[in-house]
Amino acid sequence: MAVERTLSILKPDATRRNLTGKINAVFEEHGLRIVAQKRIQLTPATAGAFYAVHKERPFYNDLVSFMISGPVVVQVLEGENAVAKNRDVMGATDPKKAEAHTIRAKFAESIEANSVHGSDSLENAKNEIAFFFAGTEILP
Ligand code: IDP
Ligand code: MG
Repeated sequence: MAVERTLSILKPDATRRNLTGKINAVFEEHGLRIVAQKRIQLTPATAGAFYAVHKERPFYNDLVSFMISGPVVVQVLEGENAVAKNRDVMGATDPKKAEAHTIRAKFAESIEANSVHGSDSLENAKNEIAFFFAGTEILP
């Protein structure tokens, strides 16, 4: 296993319910270190570009509307096997299908408002981190 970095987003349903600290505690309990973090407001252009891979999916427009409905916290998580580990800690996209110990089982409101985003591969993680952060903002 190698030390990796992955891009995480605490979604608007999480910031609205003041859950950022509770979710960050779960990352840290699982050995993921928050090496960069900022609270930002996505625009239709930035949210649309970030989720461009889902452009043809029926939920794309609703997803973009949801992601701009309030502030998000974008963060870089670092640790052994961080990409896969974060996906495990997040749980399944649909919180009804997520395992009980996961962030989505504990906190998500719905399949759309599911509290967290996490990169799904090392290559996507690199691109997604560069989408939001300059190298000088990441402090191990
Ligand atoms: P992931 O976040 O678990 O990687 P993706 O399939 O990449 O899941 O979908 C991106 C996001 O789009 C999800 O986290 C969720 O917010 C939203 N989404 C995915 N599938 C649906 C759906 O069937 N209905 C509504 N929203 C969805
Ligand atoms: Mg995804």
